Amino acid sequence: MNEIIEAIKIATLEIQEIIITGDTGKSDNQNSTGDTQLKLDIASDIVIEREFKKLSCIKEIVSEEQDDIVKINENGKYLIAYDPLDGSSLVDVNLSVGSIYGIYENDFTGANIVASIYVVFGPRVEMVIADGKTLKMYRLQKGEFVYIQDIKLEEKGKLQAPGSTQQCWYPHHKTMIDAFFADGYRLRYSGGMVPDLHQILLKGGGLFSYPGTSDKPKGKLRQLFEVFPFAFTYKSAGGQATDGINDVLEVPTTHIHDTSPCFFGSNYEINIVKEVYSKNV
Ligand code: FDP
Repeated sequence: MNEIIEAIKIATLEIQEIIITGDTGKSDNQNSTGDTQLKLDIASDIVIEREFKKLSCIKEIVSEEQDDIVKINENGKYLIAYDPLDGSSLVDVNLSVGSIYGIYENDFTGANIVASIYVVFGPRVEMVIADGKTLKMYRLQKGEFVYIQDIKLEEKGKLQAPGSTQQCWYPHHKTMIDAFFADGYRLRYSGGMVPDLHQILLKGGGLFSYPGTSDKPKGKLRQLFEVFPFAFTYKSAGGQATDGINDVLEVPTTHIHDTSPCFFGSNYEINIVKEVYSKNV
């Protein structure tokens, strides 16, 4: 696992440079989910793939920016799914973005995720590593990642980040979101899931939601690259992640680019989500 963390550190330094100096324009390609890829997405993906290909402990990798799994070493132990530059369309307006890595054993399913790592590129570059029991944050200082703190969620937070198009929310979802605001929750939504989820973790707790909607019943966020890694991250910080009914890590995966409705938060908010959704299946 240490080798993987070191490879991610090397890739992170290079991706930071790509963010600062790279072309923020669109490429001519679309990814598997139909998003037009930015040149930044492609450049970041190339760097990560190059670093992971050097490691014999990795069996397979799959990128959100590629259609298929890339095989590395038949005898490798780990499988890694990654989103090289999540929220990349925010770079040209100078908002924070991130990389997300889910590390799996045996197969790419929520049940088999064994670690997750995300990197936030903001005014500072921070790397957060989840091992299932703890969540540790490191900050880039003078070329080194320095340990800063363990992150632990409070039982109840004060922030909510409600994603997707409001006109397409189901009525019970809208009623629930309104009720959190009526309870005093503050809106925090930048449109980048990495900084939005990072903020909730560091400010003690709250709720990030990206529900199923009338136009996208299975939501938008991808299981392997976004949902499972952050579910593992939130559970490692003492919080929860659900698809509304079940632990989202129990949701089956039929295709590497599957999406899932998802809610990440501290215990108080997620228990409310499960209560509301269980009555509205
Ligand atoms: P983006 O498409 O800009 O890469 O990963 C998808 C994502 O960003 C998340 O980072 C973000 O939380 C979400 O989409 C925002 O989607 P909406 O604009 O539909 O809320």
